Amino acid sequence: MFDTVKGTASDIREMKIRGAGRIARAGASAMKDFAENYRGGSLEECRKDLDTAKDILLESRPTAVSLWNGVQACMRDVGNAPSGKEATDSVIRNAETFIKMSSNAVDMIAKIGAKRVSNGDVILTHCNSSAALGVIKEAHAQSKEIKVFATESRPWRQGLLTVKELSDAGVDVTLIVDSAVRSVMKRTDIVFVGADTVASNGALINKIGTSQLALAADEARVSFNVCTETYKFSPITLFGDMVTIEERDCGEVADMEALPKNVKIYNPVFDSTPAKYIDAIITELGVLSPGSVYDVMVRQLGDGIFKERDCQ
Ligand code: RI2
Repeated sequence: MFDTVKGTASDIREMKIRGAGRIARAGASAMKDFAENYRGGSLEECRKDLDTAKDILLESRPTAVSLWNGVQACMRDVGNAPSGKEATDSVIRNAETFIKMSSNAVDMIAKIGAKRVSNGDVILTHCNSSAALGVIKEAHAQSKEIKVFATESRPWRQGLLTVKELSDAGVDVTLIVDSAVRSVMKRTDIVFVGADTVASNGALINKIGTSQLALAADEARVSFNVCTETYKFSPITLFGDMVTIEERDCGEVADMEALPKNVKIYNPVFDSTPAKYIDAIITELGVLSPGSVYDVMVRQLGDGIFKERDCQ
């Protein structure tokens, strides 16, 4: 019964499906598929099975809140559904709405973000963010003359996806190793990165190395911009919970067998960039300051969240 959901979770864990927005849409799509094919019994059983499917997906990767918010959006009306059929119908409906909203948000961010790009700008981006690349491709489509530096993003080297995507779109793009960031910052006008999660204090959790870009940008007085859909804002951070930073297998960094036996490897996948290094957060709702993230979150969740939630 859970085969498709387990397959999607495994593809997310193994990075066959990756990128915070994509894993959220894949999670929602797996919930929809599960609901469409569900042939269970009572309402109680149905709720239990939907919960199991949700948990299987959420256990795949811990950091990007997009996955949690995407899957949770599908489950929104299950608690109030009067029958199993109405519960699964609501999952299908909410999954479709989320997937559409998520894709539209990327398009809106591209349009808004491109206005921050001037003709002749040199842009620096990190890893492979569809939201950040949407902005860059939109600026290029508007005939702005731009050059882009893209980091390799070890160890998964998602930068290779970025340079292919930008090159296919006709953008002048140069691949750099991650350690070239500070050197290249002297020639950079503006930085665009994506987000896996944004905390209520405006801090950005994104691909490991992002905070180094932010520090180098700050030192060089270069504008540092985060491109993110607002469903990457993390509700748990409102209540003091910290974002879990995923650590992946040592073998992704180096062949352990080829190293001396006493050498250890540490492979954190994301890091946190404090709000003070962020000039703008470009969302589908417009350009935000890091300081306004809290207000947007509370408005979206509703004041009731503070009454409903047990903060002990
Ligand atoms: P979009 C990616 O994580 C990168 O950290 C990227 O910046 C972020 O997701 C956002 O990507 P990973 O899945 O949602 O490669 O903008 O670990 O595509």
